[in-house]
Amino acid sequence: MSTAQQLNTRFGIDGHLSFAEDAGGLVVAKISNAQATASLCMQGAHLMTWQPRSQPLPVVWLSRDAKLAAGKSIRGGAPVCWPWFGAHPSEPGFPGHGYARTVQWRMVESGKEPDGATRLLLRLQQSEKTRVQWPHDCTLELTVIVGETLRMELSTENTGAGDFTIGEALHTYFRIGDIGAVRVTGLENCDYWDKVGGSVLKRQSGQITFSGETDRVYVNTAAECVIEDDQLGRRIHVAKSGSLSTVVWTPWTEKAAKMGDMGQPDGWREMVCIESVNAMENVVKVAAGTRHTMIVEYRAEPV
Ligand code: TA6
Repeated sequence: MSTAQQLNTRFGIDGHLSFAEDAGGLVVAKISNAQATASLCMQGAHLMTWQPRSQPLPVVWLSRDAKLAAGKSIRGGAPVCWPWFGAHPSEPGFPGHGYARTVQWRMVESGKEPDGATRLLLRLQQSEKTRVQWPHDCTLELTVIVGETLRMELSTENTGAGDFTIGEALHTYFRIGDIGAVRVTGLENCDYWDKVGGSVLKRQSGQITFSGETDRVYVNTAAECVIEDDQLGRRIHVAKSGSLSTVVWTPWTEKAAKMGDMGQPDGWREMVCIESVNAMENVVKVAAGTRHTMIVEYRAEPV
């Protein structure tokens, strides 16, 4: 793992990109440009915060109870779930949502975009440790472009001789005024697996509102979603490509209390997850020698 000093020397950009070690011993990249500020933990290539300068509040939510510790997932931000989504299909002892978010990634490139946005390219290299859970030759890269919009590109390259199938997600937590007052549009008439109390296939009727634990995997949809937030006077656009599933999740009171890191007592009310995913019937076969890329682009606008 490179130290913050080594990363600053190789990839730092004066006034725009710097690296520092957090109290938990993890290295965090701080991004600040004319358009936005953001932070990203090198463990998991985990974007933790993003706030366009036009927005009085962050657009990507981070729990006030989020803990940065080696090998532990961080509550909030945009966790990279890979190479499976949810529980491993056959190994209950493997970590939920895969291992990518809890292992160290390496910086590959950094730069300024022509419009002034800041670009980072990170790579997860397979290791003996990861091969135990994923015995395939491959590389996983994440490109993050921080500006008035936030763009993330998660790219899987199959460098081996055999095909493999992945599940994946950018499991992003968005900051809202109150979960009971927002609406999510874009998934009308889509089929979804309702994961609350089992896994039942249903069809979405109208826009999505929230009055309890909600954990839905919408399938066969490339639709852009919009979070309509009258309380904060903004709408957040969640656009994607290379993804055919969208997960909508709020833990609600009981599950949030059990999780213990959602920002007690009611931090969970200020976030909703709209996750760009490939899961269930939308898992992706990556043929030998090919690359699959999932892209998201977020932007906030006043209503
Ligand atoms: O994406 C929704 C979900 O699968 C929920 O079922 C809940 O488990 C959430 O992810 C958080 O998972 P995590 O492993 O980050 O606690």
